[in-house]
Amino acid sequence: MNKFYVTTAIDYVNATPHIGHAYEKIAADIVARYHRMKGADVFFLTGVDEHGSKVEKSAKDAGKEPKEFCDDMSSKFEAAWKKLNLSNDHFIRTTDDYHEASVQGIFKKLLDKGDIYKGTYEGLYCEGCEDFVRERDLDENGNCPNHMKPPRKLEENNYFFKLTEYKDKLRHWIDANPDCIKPEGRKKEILNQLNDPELGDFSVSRARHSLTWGVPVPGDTEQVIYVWIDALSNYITGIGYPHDMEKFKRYWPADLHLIGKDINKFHSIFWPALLMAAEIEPPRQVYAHGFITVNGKKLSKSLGNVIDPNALVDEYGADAVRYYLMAATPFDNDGDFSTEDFIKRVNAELANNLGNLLNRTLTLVDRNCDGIVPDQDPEHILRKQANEIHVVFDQHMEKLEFAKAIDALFALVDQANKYMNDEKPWTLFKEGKKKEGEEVLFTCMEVLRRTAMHIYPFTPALAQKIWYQLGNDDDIGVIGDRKDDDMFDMLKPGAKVRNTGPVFNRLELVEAAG
Ligand code: ME8
Repeated sequence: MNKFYVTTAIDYVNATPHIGHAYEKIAADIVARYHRMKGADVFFLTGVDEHGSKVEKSAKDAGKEPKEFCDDMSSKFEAAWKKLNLSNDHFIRTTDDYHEASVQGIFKKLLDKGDIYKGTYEGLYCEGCEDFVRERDLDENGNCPNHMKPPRKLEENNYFFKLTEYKDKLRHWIDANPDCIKPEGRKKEILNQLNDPELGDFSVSRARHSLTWGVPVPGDTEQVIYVWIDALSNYITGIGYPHDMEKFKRYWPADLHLIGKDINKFHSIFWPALLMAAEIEPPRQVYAHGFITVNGKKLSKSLGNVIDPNALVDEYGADAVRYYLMAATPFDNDGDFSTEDFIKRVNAELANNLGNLLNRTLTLVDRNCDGIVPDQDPEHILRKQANEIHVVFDQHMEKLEFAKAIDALFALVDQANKYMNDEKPWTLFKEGKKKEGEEVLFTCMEVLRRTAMHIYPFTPALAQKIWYQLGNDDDIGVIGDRKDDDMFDMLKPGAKVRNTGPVFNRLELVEAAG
C-alpha cells in the first residue's frame, strides 16, 4: 500500500487562528482525504508552534505564564480545526514532552557531529519573522517589510549551524528532484538565495537572557534552542522520531510539506540541510502557497481585516468555507476573500448547480420510478465526459490546482443540467417513453454519484448527503471509505433513493460573520 504523509506549518499561538491559517489547513485536509480515497496509508499532521519571543511576549501582555497562555491558545486552534472538519491524525504542540526531548536529541546529534558550533552573532532580529534580517531588506523607514516593525539589534554568543557545508548538497538535491520545491517560481527564489554568498551559517540558539521560553540547549543552561529548529522538527517528532521508529519509517519522508510563501527559506533551505546533517532523508516536496488577502490587502490586526474562521463556520457551515477558499483562489498565488463573492459563488455552485440537479433528478425518480434507481445504463456521451473529467480532475489534484479541479467538476455538473433541460425527462414520461426517461435520470444520477466522490475531499458533509440521497446504504459505508476503484459503475439499480430535501441550503449574508 502506498503511504502519503502530509503536513502543514504549525501556527504561532500568539494570536487566535485567522482565515489564512485555515486556508492552509483545509488544503492539507483535502490532500489527505483525496489520498485516502486513492487507497493510500495517509498520515496528516498539523499543530501549533508555542515557543519563541513572539509567544513569550503575547503571554506577558495577556498577564499569563507562557505555558498557561499556550494551553489556552492551542485549544482554540484545535477547536477551530475540528469545527472545519479537519481529519488530522495528530495535533502536535511544541511544548509536548516527547517533542522537546526529541528536539534536544537532534540538537545534540548535530553538536556531537560538529555541524553545530559556538560563535558570536551580531545582527538585526525581527520578532515577527523570528529571524535575523538584513539591513538592505528593510523598508525606507527601517522596518521589516513583512511585519512593518523595526528589528532590534542583537549581539550574543550563540550556537551556529554550518549551513555553508550543505549549500552544494542542497543544490544537488534540488537538481536531482525537480518537484522538491513547488511552485516553480518558489524554487527559483530558493536557488537565488542559495547562490547569495551572504547566506551563511545561521544561529540556532538564543541566550537565555534574551529568550527564556524555549527548549533548553542540552548541556548548556545559558542557551535556548532557536524556535525554528524546534518548530521544523515537528515534522519528524510528530510521527515518532525517535520514540516510535516503526511509525517514523512508515511515513517518512514527508510527501508534502504545505506552507505559506513567507516561510519558504526555512523549509526549502534550513530544513533539508538540517535533515541532511542528521542523516535523515529530505522531504519529497515543499509547496509554498499564496496568501489570502481582503480587498487586496494583507490580513493584519491594525487594518482590522482579520477574519475569524470560527465565525464564518458558525454562520455558513464548514463545507461552504472549505469550498469557497479552494474554489476561488489559485493555490500557487494570492487570492482575495470577499464575503459577498463567497455567498454568491457557494449559492450558485453548491445550492443551484449541484443541489438543484440532485433535487430535480430525485423528484423525477420519485414521481416516475417509484423512488427506485432505474435499471437503465446507457452509454451516453455524458458518461464519456465524466470519464475524461476523472482524468483531468486527478491531474489538477496531483498538482494542487484545487480551483481548476473544481472548475473541471462543475463543467460536468453544468453539462448534466443542460442535458436534463434538453432531454426533458418529465415530457418523455408523459409521452410514455419510460425507457428514454429512465435513461436520462440514470445518467444524471451517475454524474451526481461521481461528483459526490470527487467533491468529497472539499465538502465531506455535503458529499455524504448526496451519497445517502442517491440510495447508498450502510453496507456501502460512508463516502470517504470509498476507494478510487469504486469510481466506476457503482450506481445500484433497484436501490431506493432518499429525497429528503435540499442537500445544501442557500446562504444569506450575515454582516457580523464576514
Ligand atoms: O510561520 N494566507 O507561523 P504563522 C495564507 N510558526 N496563509 C497564511 C496567511 C494568509 N494570509 N498568513 C499566514 C509560522 N499564513 C511558524 C511556522 S512551521 C515549522 C513554523 C500561513 O502562524 C503562513 O504562511 O506565522 C504559515 O504557513 C502558516 O500560516 C502559519 O503562520
